[in-house]
Amino acid sequence: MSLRDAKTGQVTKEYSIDELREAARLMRGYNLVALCAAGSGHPGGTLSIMDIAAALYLRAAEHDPKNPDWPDRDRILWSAGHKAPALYVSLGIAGFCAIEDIVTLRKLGSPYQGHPHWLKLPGVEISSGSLGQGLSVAVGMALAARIDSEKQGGKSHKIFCLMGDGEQQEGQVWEAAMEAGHFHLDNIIAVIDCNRLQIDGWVKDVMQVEPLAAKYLSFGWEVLRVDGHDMSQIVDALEQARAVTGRPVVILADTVKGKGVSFMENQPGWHGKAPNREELTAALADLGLAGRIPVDDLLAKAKHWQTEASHALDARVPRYSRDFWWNARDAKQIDAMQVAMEPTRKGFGRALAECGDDERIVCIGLDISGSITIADFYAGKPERARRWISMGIAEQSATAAAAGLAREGKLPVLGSYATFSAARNLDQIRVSICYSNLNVLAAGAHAGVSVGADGATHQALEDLFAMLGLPNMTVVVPCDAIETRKATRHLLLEHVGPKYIRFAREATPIVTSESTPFVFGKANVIRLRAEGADFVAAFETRLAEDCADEGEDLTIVACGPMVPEAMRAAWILKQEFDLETRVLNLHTLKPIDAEAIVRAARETGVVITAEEHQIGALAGRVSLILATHPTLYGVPVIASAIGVKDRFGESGAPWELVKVFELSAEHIAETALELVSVKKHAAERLVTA
Ligand SMILES: Cc1ncc(C[n+]2csc(CCOP(=O)(O)OP(=O)(O)O)c2C)c(N)n1
Repeated sequence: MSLRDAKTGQVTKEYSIDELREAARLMRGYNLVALCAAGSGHPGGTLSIMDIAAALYLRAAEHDPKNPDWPDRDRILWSAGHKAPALYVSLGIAGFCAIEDIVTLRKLGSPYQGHPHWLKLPGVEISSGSLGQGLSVAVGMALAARIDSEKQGGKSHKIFCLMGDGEQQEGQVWEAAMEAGHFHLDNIIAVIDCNRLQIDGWVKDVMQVEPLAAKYLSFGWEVLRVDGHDMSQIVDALEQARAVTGRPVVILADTVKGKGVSFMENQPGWHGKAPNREELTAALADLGLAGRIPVDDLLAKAKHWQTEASHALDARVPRYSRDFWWNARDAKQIDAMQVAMEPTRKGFGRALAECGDDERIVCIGLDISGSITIADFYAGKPERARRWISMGIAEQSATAAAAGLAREGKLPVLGSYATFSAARNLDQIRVSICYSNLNVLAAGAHAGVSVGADGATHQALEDLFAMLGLPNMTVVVPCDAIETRKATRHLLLEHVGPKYIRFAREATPIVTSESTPFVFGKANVIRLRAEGADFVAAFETRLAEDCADEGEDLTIVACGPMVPEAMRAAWILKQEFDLETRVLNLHTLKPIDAEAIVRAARETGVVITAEEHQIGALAGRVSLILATHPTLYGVPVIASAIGVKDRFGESGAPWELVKVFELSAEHIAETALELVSVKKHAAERLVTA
């Protein structure tokens, strides 16, 4: 078995065990250079799987890099999508792409997305990043091969599926294992990278998955166990697996997370952190690669890609007479308004830390507890350990378990990336929590495109559609870390019932203060009063119901991190065009403050919604009010919507993506100008008539 020419059937290269070892070493090096250039990504799990990847791509799998769609090729599915750089260097070393190009990993426009996307890169078989789905896809492919082989008299290719051991916590893996066993899918060979670590710590502590061998055996699988860093053992096991008939095979590969780099080995902290330049040099020395990879050239290539991408992007952003970007400061603009930045998620952790003594509160960990700040609940507070429940990477069951806790009088809090805590578990939220009307707080963290380099699979852009559509559900989307803290406190202590809070990952402007009003269900009006050194001080924020009409030219209705953008748009519109803007901070989307929207529409005649979401969650709710509220019948309102326009996200730096997806203040201001001009023309026509 090996790399082949699909047309002639000839083997194009045979790798010896020593050559495979050497290839794996080089792949580890290129992998780390790409991660360093990207500034984010996953070294730990890419290093642990690299020997397996080398053996698979260079020797065990039958495929042709020059003919990546060869119908008879073996398929290699990376269910563990966060190991994407290991996949990319495998493709590079096998000749599917140039290994040097992988250094553009995670950058804007690069085919080397933070998580693999098969439509961007030949050789990538499936798009992945949401753990636990790959084995099910493998089952589908294996069944397809079986159907075709009956029709066409022979489809004998194998479907390899690479998974992590933490990933085994996903219930879906076991549904797929059951199916593969039931259908005797001997064309599936699963490989599990058993490095014993996941994000929150050791797999056995987070959520025990062993004995994996006994589990797979009981589902009708053949099980092989190997040292995942012993190349001979790996190659033997892959060959043995190919020969098994009548049942699927799983290879349990015992590995070391961070393998080959002394300071990364067995360190949970290196799961998702890129090495800096010094760490890269040390790592390459550890790997015995000092001087063997053209690091400077590669990093220069990455920089060049970034420069080109930034130039192209900047050319697409609307321009004004000066730079209004956050904290822009140059010789000519010494007094541009300045603002502090902090991730909204920090407010969530603060509220949990503060309110956590309430004995009803039980926090559920889903293996990204530090990053989404839910871990702040128990940090430094051992007395709360009893009420901290680690459920591992098992969002669906954990959601229903939260319902069980709530049914017994507890106040469960669960959180993950919003894609996993409000989408993957949607039916559990719908039936077990909302239909039952139970007191559960779900947190959708890392929402929106501003998640950045992780890419589409991790950028929740649809969660609000579902959460807003669920009867009994309450939805709050706070605008900064301070408001997130207030909102979380309110939802925890005051509001009883199903509730969803959504916040972002990136540091965004702090635009409220402790004294800014936050009344659940009531919008705030924000108005620019004067330009000054301090961005926040330049604005006045009051409860919408306390505000008199000031005859503003337009309204921008925003939620979440789009509120600061709306404020900045108000600044641009005032400075450049002398337009007055009413910004409506609609932090509570459900129940919605219809009165504030109706008044804004009547009083300004122009309403623009701004959401870091597919257009329609906020825009849909607001439009419904504009279209159906009896007091607006016959009132002319000119409306538009800022948001993501029916497309998936992609990798890039957070603020780049805000521009790419046309969510920036510059874009809002451009739309505002168009609408205000329509309003003026309409008014002129009325006067003339
Ligand atoms: C459904 C889902 N939940 C959560 C995550 C976030 N996540 C990315 S990697 C990871 C840990 C994976 O652990 P493991 O499978 O053991 O992989 P390894 O340690 O080898 O990197 C988690 C929780 C995700 N990508 N998908």
